[in-house]
Amino acid sequence: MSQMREIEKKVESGIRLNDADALFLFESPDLLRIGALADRVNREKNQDRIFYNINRHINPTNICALSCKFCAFSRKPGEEGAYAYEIDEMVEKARTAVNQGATELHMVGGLHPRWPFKRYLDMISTMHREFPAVHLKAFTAVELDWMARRERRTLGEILQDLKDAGLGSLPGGGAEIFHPEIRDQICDTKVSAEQWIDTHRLAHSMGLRSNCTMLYGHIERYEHRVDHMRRLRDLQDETGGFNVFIPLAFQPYQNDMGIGRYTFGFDDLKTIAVARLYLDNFANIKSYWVMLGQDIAQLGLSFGANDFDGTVTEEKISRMAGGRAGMVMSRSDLEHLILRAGRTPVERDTLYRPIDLEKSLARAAEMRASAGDASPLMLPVAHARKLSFATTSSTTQVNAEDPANLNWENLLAACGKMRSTLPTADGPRQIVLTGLTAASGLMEAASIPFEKGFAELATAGVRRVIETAADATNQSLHLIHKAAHRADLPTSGRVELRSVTKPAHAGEPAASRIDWNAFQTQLNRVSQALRPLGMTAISLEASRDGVITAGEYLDAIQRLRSAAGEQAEIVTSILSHVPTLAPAMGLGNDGSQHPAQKLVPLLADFGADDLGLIDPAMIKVNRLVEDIRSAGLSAAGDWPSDAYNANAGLDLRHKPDDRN
Ligand code: V47
Ligand code: SF4
Repeated sequence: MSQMREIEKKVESGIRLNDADALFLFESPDLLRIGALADRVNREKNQDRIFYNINRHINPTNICALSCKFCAFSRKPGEEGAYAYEIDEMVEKARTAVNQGATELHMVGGLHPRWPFKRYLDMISTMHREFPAVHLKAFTAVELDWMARRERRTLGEILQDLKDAGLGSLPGGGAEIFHPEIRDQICDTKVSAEQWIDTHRLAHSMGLRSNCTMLYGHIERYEHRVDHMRRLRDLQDETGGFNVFIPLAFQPYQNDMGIGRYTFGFDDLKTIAVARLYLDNFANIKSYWVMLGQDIAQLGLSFGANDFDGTVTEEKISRMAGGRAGMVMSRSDLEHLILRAGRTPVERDTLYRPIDLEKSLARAAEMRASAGDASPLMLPVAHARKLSFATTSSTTQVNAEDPANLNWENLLAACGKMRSTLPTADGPRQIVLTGLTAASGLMEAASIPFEKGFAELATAGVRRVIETAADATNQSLHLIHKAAHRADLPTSGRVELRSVTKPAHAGEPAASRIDWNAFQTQLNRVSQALRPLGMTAISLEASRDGVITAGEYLDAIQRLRSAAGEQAEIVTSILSHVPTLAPAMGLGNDGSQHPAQKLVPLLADFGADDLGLIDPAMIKVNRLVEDIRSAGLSAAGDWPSDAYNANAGLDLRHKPDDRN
């Protein structure tokens, strides 16, 4: 029996996974199988319900006595950008949030060298007095240790005073990676793993529940993650005091780690799935949208997570380190993302109790009735092990539908002109003609037989012709495709995923959903008409208006794959148009990593073969290759000249396929 099957059997029989199992899962490229297993376990525990909460982060100060290597948030006193809120300012921020329905305030910050314990105590007692119904989740084990040492009191006394003043629970920060091999390198002056664990054990014994985190995706190895999770699982066995496990994806900018790249989406989802399977004594695993971005966070709900975190509103820690998710999500943003993942959103309190289950379920039913039902993303058996792409340095497009191409001569001239601009040195250089039906129309108007016309296009440098009319019904479609094939020009089909938007109504913001009926009509055309024509590729476009979520895009690829069969390549356009619910997401601070790149290897698992045309000015090709390889896939570009590769920082002397 394979090790994977043994693990599945263990999970099915409720046998706890050991460290070697967790390590095996981390190292396995079979993300979808692991995700499906984690999803099953999650559903057994939590049905299809996904928790979110209405909360507000307030970071009281970024002035900090420590200098953790990964931290972009902290400042020394007097340094530019250093701030420290007065308690009144914090109360005003909290008031706005509470008026908008917040049930939780999350307060963590730096270790201020001059703040006495009384300041922290006043913070809690004032907030508690002003907002007695709101849960105060505040101060990491690191801050508590700081308070105790400065005050020369025991941690027990500090915690008791804070609890008496209104502290509700502890957040999970400061855990980072427990293993000393890593901890000593990234935050050697912070409390040790043992101190962190002891503080949470003490809090649990005093009736304060807490959260726990793991900062991953930097210099740690998988065995360090497993060691980290084992220590958390052991304490949970002992006390049962943890509410939730929160994997924190490393944000790479403005810190001293020198990593300069975001975590791989593939790894984010794997980490969630392994946590769900290994941490069998945790009810809740969080897909933290602030650090993952909304796309991966939504997908996390299909890989074992049952918590989406909350509205957050003002998050500085990941933001200052290059975090690209928006600062805030409204209740309805959260609900829509969850519903569109085919799950049921349930508002929770800080201790993971539904606030009003009946109300949440009724609201979800109402939203489903008005926006249409979404089915949960099914994880397929992984498809391709290779992803290709073309770059604009080797490929260019001529559009037969361009009004400037009035007639056949114009079109040929446009191809010829384009060809003259392409460098002719080494490497493949090609023109892709978009608008198959339009091009054939120009041939007909000029009385040029199709085969002759396509041969002329091939002579003019055209290497592929793409159908752009998603609903082309031309009677001579068959003749056109065959003529192109006889001229050795491959043809591609095209389908478009569209969303329909429901206008804002009665205080509810506008909502959109996928028009799956229209998509299915196009798929029928693919399987009934285009497939028999010997189409070698079909491109999936996403309409630019309205919203398409990551899960829906992957679902569309999967549906297209089954309609297209195995002989046609599926080409996605995700890197030229990000189909996402996320508000404007910037690139990394050095413009290096397109947000949708996190989805890249998953596209292949769901059935895509090709990423379409990549503009190296927008997308760093070497990063793209890394993303593809992160999942054990091999990358195949059209790999233009050595000069180009050198500019892109690529060393492809080893062939791109050598990982296979
Ligand atoms: O402890 C610091 C992390 C943590 C970076 O308990 C970074 O409900 C990524 O713990 N990239 C604080 N992470 C945040 C935290 C948290 C967040 C949300 C909810 C809860 C909860 C807790 O942020 C720190 C550290 O591990 N962090 N720098 C960075 N560059
Ligand atoms: Fe200070 Fe926390 Fe940043 Fe470390 S992570 S430097 S303790 S604010």
